[in-house]
Amino acid sequence: MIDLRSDTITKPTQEMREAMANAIVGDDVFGEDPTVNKLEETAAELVGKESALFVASGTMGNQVAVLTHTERGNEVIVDTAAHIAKYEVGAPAMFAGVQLRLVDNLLLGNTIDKIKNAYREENIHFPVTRLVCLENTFNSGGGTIMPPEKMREAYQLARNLNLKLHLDGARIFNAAVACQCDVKEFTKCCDSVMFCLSKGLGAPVGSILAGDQEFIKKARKYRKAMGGGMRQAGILAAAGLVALKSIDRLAEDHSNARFLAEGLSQIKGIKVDLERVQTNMVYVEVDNAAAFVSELEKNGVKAIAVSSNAVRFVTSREVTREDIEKVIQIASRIAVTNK
Ligand code: TLP
Repeated sequence: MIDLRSDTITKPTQEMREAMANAIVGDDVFGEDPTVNKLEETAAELVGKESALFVASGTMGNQVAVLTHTERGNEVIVDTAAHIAKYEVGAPAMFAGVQLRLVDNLLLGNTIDKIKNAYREENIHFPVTRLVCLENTFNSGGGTIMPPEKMREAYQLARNLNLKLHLDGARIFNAAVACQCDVKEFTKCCDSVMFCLSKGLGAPVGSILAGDQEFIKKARKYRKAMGGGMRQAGILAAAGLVALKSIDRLAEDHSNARFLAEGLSQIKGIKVDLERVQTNMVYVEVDNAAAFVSELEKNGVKAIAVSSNAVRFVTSREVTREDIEKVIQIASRIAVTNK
């Protein structure tokens, strides 16, 4: 099978497995796991924040961030199609007890105007707007990058309005590698950032939440409350440390995605917006996404139908250029019959 469903399918490398087997561990709830401590220090430094917290998943990192920044009844400005709003099980309502102010095209449109319009002044009828969440790269937008300048403007505005800014940077290193810039160009434009070790970077489990010391101290307590105090988690952190050494290889995933997108765009019956193919994702439009995906699967290719007429392909370490060539051939055979 050629698995293009997600970059979450990446399996730990031999180097990770060895690091995991040899990891020096301790009880992380007591702050005594040297490998977790090392990962948290390394990650904080990498994204230019004072402190960091190792969490079980991207969802946990985002939700701990929302909890830490807000109080019950606050309002959070977020794109309607952002992961936090769309794919996190309604957790902001479940745990933080906040109301999401869903904004169409917050991320791909004029972000500044959209934040200004969504922000609410003090009024007895209104919730207190407290937080803005951005997502970079933007998954549902096609893995698109919000350029550092746009993030900087959004952060400036958030500060002027006394709002906190959280960045769902599940794939922020994809953005940095694609822009050939330091990841700090993005992460300096937020109060907190979550990034995933378990996607293109290839670790089996785990994400990082980073921010200032006070924020992370509070977040650590919320992580515990959510059941995320993981004891000898150094076993997992060891793989995370190895993952952080492989950031540069994301460029290969990007080049494979571009190759796939260009190949698929030549096929009759498949539409691709090539401008949106900026990192490791390719979203295509077909007449019948479910039928197309099912035909692909019969031919040894896995992808995800994200709506009735859209299919997502994600490149990762698990797929080679030869695999992509095969996928293009298979897609061109079946696209004709996909009605
Ligand atoms: N995204 C997954 C699915 O949940 C859709 C994927 O396959 O892309 N933020 C963003 C932008 C994400 O894409 C994801 C995962 C998360 C957060 C959550 O990370 P996990 O899966 O570790 O909870």
